[in-house]
Amino acid sequence: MHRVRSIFLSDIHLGTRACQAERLLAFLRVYDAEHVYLLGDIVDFWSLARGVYWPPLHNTFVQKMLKRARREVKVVLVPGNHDEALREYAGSEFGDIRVLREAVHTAADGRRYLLLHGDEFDQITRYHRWVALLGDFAYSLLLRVNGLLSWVRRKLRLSGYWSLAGYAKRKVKGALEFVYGFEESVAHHVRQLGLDGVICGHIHSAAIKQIAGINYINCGDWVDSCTAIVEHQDGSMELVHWREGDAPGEELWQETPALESPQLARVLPLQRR
Ligand SMILES: [Mn+2]
Repeated sequence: MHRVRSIFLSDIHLGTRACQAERLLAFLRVYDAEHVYLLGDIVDFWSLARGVYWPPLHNTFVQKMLKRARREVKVVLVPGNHDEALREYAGSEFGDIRVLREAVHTAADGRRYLLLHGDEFDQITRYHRWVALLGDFAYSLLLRVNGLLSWVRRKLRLSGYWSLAGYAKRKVKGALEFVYGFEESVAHHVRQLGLDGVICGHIHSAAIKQIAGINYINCGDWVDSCTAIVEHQDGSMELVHWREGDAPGEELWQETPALESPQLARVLPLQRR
């Protein structure tokens, strides 16, 4: 068990088939913290509106959070655009989980981070909602094809996880410009507030980097890249890429012992830019 100071998660999208709840729960079995921040798009109400999909593992995640909140872990939920209905409850508490529109986290090293989901800085979601909905549909289609692809890879006993969505994001010029534009405008806003950094989500592109003197941190997501941010006891931040095979006893780990190549697994699976 890694005892860290804080865990930051976003874009889990419970209620969708793409949600990788099993891997998220494996991550939470290994990491424990004093603070857990859920930075939006935790439950995907857009997808639930199209049809309810709620397997037991999605319940397990919710129960785990409620349980941690009960035993003195400070759990804060900052709603995103896919769970924007919860924004009306900002300031309320649900079973020891605090709901806030946005928050400021002071790290152990004294640095102050703005915590928000980030859709406020996404010009597409904000001004052209129907485009966002269309994009959402196209993205879930991409993730489904991705699921099929990784099944084929498993059958072929290829190691590592290869992300089609990540590949598309890296290769499509517009996607990259979108990501950079988002990161820049968030960092700019945070600098005006006089804070040291920001921890957000929304664009499904995990990062820890310096932008305009601001520590820009994005949690990534749990539908594709399976990433989280953890704050260590000294206040340093780390981006954790969770892969199948990271937890002992995982199915893939046992399935492909001979072909398991650590180098390959490190290079292939995630959205590196
Ligand atoms: Mn979002």
